[in-house]
Amino acid sequence: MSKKLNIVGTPLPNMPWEERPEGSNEIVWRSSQNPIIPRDLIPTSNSIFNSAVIPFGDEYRGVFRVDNTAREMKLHAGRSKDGLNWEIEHEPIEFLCDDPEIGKFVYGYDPRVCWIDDRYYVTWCNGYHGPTIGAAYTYDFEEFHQLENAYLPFNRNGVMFPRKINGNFAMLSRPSDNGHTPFGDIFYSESPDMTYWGKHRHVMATKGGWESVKIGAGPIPIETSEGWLMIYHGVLNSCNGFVYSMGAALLDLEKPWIVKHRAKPYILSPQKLYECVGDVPNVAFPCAALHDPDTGRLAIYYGGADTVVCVAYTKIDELIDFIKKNSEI
Ligand code: BMA
Repeated sequence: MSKKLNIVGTPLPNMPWEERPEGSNEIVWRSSQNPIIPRDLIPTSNSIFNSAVIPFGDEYRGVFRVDNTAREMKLHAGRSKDGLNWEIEHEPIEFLCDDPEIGKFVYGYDPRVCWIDDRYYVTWCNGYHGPTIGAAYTYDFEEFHQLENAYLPFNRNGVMFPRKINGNFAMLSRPSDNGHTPFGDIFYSESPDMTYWGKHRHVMATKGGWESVKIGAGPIPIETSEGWLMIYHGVLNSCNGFVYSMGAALLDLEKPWIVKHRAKPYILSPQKLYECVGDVPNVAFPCAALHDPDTGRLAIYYGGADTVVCVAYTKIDELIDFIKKNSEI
């Protein structure tokens, strides 16, 4: 890297970490402890996957997608001291909401968690006459206050930016349909108040190969001097169904709908047994990341085969080099 890379974030010296295995030249490498959360961690879970984690004091907290044994899609809070061993509440989150029209919980899945200013915001795919983006905030991961849905149905993969942009809250999302959407680009929207969302901009379209059917933002983007580092999922349609891999791109800092660089190859695709075998085979679906700005370490949390939670590691400077060297916009 020619000029010094600046990475924004709170130091996280004790984040979960493993060095790249000797002899490996992978840009992203998996935790030797995968899957870090088994499907049956709590008594009522059929599967726990596509979940969001975040630093909380010197510990970690998270919001987890738990599909229960009645196959209802619920969100549960969780806590961890080391980011790898998690305790997940046995009861789902009961969101507090002033308006029963919005607060009536139908289903919730694929959560993201983002610290902005003074609180943690949670976004997720929320059932309201079809999937749309639900939003809530919490200070303590005990009480969650639900806000207005961000968009009309149908929408998925609502991912907030960790600071206001142009004075507004900012979010990526993926307009969809009511089913297993066979299309989908990433869009950007802003809101002055977390109620009214507008200024919608197109960010990225699908391309060939591993990201030919649909794409959707994953973890909260990471601010660097090279732009917002966005890790996202991309879907390929094979004769055996959809295959979910992850890729990476850099977005302009003040106009994040402008893509500066976009890696053509995936950075991780479902290849291990826990990604290829489960309730939905061949899925690696990232929803969160932890990073330490001082060392550039990055831990990506992703769901494996719609069944378990996994972690993979990389270094932010190496990933940015990889994106730039392999960029094709
Ligand atoms: C998407 C979402 C994800 C899931 C993926 C693969 O539409 O439902 O939660 O991981 O399909 O089944």
